[in-house]
Amino acid sequence: MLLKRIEKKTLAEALEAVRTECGADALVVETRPTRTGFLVVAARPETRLPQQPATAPPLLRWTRGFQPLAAAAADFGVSATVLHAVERALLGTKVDLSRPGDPALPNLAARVLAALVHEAPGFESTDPRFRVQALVGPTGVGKTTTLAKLAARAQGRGESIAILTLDTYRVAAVEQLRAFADLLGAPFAVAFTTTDLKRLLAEHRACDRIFVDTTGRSPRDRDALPALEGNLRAAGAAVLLCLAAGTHARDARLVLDAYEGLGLEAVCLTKWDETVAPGEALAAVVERGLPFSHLCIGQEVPADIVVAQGMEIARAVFARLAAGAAA
Ligand SMILES: Nc1nc2c(ncn2[C@@H]2O[C@H](COP(=O)(O)OP(=O)(O)O)[C@@H](O)[C@H]2O)c(=O)[nH]1
Ligand SMILES: [Mg+2]
Repeated sequence: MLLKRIEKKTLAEALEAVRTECGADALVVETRPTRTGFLVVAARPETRLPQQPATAPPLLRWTRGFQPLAAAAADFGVSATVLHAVERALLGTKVDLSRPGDPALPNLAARVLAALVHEAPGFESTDPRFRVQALVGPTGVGKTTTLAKLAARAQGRGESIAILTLDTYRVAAVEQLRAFADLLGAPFAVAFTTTDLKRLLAEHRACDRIFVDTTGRSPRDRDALPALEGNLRAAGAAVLLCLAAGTHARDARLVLDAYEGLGLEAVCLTKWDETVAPGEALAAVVERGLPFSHLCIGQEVPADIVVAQGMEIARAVFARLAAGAAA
């Protein structure tokens, strides 16, 4: 269930019940006094949506009030599955969906969607599980560039860093990363084997943060992924999947299927600046219940990256509604 309705005598009791039943990061969508006390409608952030079948989704008819929002979000690329979950959640609130124009609707819809766009703050935290971070993903999505951005940010926070690469597939890839490491004045080394990787991690055990770059693999090249999985497990790395924001829904699901076995901690959507419909990749990740770490918004290192924020992303999804209304 996406939404939980909780009624108690006092607002404090209702909010306490929300925390117990839905977790500390539950999102309160609505509070309202009732005849006997207070009603709180809360969205559970851990909600996993039903997996989208590979076939086309059934044609959904939206309530009239939700139609303009659905149109704006669909234009952004958001899947019917995710939109349907948002509409269902809104039907549990006091907004009027029988006709368009309720002024509270866009903001409420964004808040509900934000509860589904989970954030992954661990990658910039001091949590030791995120000390070693590995970037994985298909070829050319921006893994190395993103690694350089993350490394520069870590340095900016005052962390001591090291950069390792398992990407020995192309000579140019090693040189590209070495150049970034030199710019940052960070130690850099190439690991050819799991033994190398373990030795290098031990050598840099004093570093606050170690970044590991990997070879891009086509999601169809499933033979290469088990070897990578072995390396990343040996490294105890938190695995970050880089996925280009312009990836079509079906291709994004293919990538997620292929890489899920690596124990993904989160997804970084790259090349957000290159697409008019990032919602397809976004929704594919939301449907898996995977959190987002960052959005990459250009080629510039280290500037073109932002920490993913559910509410910001959700607002962007419905922003075209406002633009359309103004036009
Ligand atoms: N527009 C845009 N280009 C990007 C972004 N991230 C990386 N790139 C570019 O994509 C290309 C491939 O990047 P690279 O990091 O080598 O990808 P990798 O093969 O996954 O390591 C390079 O030209 C990067 O400058 C981004 O967020 N936006
Ligand atoms: Mg690379």
